[in-house]
Amino acid sequence: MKERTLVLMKPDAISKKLTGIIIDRLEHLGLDIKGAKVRVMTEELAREHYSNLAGQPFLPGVISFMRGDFNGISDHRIYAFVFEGEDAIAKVRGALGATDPAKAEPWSIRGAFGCFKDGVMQNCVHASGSKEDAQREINLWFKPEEIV
Ligand code: IDP
Ligand code: MG
Repeated sequence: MKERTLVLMKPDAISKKLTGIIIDRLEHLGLDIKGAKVRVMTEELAREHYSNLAGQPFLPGVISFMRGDFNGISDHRIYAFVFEGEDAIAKVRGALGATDPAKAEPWSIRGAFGCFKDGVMQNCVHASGSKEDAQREINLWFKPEEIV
């Protein structure tokens, strides 16, 4: 079934100049980009995006990492995309690999480009994990008219 999924390039991918190669891999899954933007990751947006992690002991590290502060990046940029295509949610998650880069297949995006540093999983890319998450996350990051 044709689906849409939210993809975020995290600050580690942006600072390592990996966003092009990651977009290339996702496009080669046969998916189309329907929305794209650069957005400042505020603390509020990070908390809303990761509302499912509320109360987790590692959440402060995730927020700091997602804003770039953890890696000394002060502009707080995130590149956000809506990808669309057949089974887009599962396809993108498959290409990403496991959440922990140390456990991801070495040829997956997170396995190849991610790392674990001082208790924080630096895993380059976020992608929606389910249809419900995709709908909620796309609404959080994009206005309807920004998806073409
Ligand atoms: P996902 O990104 O694979 O969907 P989630 O469980 O939704 O994984 O967690 C969101 C993000 O929180 C992960 O991408 C990772 O950066 C971070 N995270 C998740 N679990 C841990 C953990 O046990 N320790 C440190 N960071 C974690
Ligand atoms: Mg998730």
